[in-house]
Amino acid sequence: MGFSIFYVYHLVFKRLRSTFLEESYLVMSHHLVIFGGKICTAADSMFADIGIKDGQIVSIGRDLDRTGAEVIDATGKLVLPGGIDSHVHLSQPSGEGIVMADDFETGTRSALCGGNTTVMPFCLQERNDNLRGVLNAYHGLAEGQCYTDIAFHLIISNPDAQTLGQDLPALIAEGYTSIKVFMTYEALRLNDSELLAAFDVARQHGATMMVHCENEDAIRYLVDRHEAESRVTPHAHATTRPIAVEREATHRALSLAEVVDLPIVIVHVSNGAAAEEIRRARGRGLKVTAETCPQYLMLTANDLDGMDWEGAKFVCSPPPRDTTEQRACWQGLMDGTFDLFSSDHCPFRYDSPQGKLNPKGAKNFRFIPNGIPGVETRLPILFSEGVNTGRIDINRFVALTATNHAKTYGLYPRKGTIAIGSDADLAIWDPDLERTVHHADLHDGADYTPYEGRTLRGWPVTVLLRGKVMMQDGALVGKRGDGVYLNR
Ligand code: DUC
Ligand code: ZN
Ligand code: ZN
Repeated sequence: MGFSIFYVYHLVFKRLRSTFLEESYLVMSHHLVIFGGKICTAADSMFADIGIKDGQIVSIGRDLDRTGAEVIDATGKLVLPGGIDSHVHLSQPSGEGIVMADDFETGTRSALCGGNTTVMPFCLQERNDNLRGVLNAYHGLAEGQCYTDIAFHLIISNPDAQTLGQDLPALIAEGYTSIKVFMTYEALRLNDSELLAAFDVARQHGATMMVHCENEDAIRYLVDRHEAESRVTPHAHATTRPIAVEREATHRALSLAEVVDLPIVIVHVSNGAAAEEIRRARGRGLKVTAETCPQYLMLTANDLDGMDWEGAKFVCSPPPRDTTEQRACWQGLMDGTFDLFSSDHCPFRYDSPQGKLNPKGAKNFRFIPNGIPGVETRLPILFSEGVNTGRIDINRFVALTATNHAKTYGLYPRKGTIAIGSDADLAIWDPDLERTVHHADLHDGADYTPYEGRTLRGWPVTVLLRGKVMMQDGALVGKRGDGVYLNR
């Protein structure tokens, strides 16, 4: 009798023990362990291992269990959240005869190789487009093509009853919660009453409104004056869009948002006066998120003055300014004025009849498509010129390039940080690797980079998307279609 009680106890204990071990094995095991690296988030830096299972981060700690797991040795490297570039244009219609240089395949491939794991392209409604129809078309273009995860912003250019009264509220409810509007470009811009109406829809339905701030009427006036004086080379792009044009529109957008009582995002801020408008609006209590971009740190209007029309390579809006404004943009990155550092990747080939040198654009700056490539160089530029010069620390770098994007656009904490339960979107950086930028080494569909010949220190070497190694020691190993659409 005594024997059998002990025997039953032994069997039950054995069963429980093996169940416990099996379960703990399942709970504790990792598909992949990254060890030896310094993990940096927007908040902290620490030496720890990261355990990944089923595409998510499941453990962060010392000496994690590597039994049966693949391993990556990150000794001497930084392990950062994959970059999120929340301002990217891909496959966007850009005027008659003009073709954007990147589609979803090449644009996200380039983004990935620059240390990004999520990009947010725009779905552009042209004046006669039905918003839902155009969104479906963009999904069709992106499906199965991406190397990073993506989520769309909507651009509204036709604020009619169908768009504002029907489609937009329904799409916001479906998770398309960020909307861009333009105050410039005759074919796209909204006037003040249209801006107010669009802002009000965003307010009522809880969407985030992004605004391109440049005064179209003032630009038109200056363009006419330039043409009358036969000043039509690429440099005229800068002198027809001076700081006052951006400052006034920034002030107006902020004031209209204040009237509506709507938090807004001011995108691609290029200068100190516009940044000052943002600080003043915040001082009045308005919730403003502000973005700047690499071109406003690295380029000036002088770059638009290149021989043989080469200045066309630097035509983007707002235009690059001067070194004083570059310093003002750095100051804004350092002091918290800017929350987001995005590429505004908007690529056109230079030497192409469908790009910068289209037949009309080769004669008059007015017809040069606006935008420059930069999705692959965004992070190395800020790392090299911001972190490695001591202007910002690594935690601020992560905030500006990943975490704040996820928070602003509803992807946090799934994206944008290193935490238990977050997607294992990681970029392993060699902080001392020095490389000179050559377009031949980049992965986009353009034929130039505005940063050709610049030497940058600090590059991503290995990138993981939801636990899958996509770039390994600088080589692309991921596949087209590994990236998915992120419902928000
Ligand atoms: N605005 C952008 O956001 N990107 C490129 C061109 C433009 O005007
Ligand atoms: Zn814009
Ligand atoms: Zn843009």
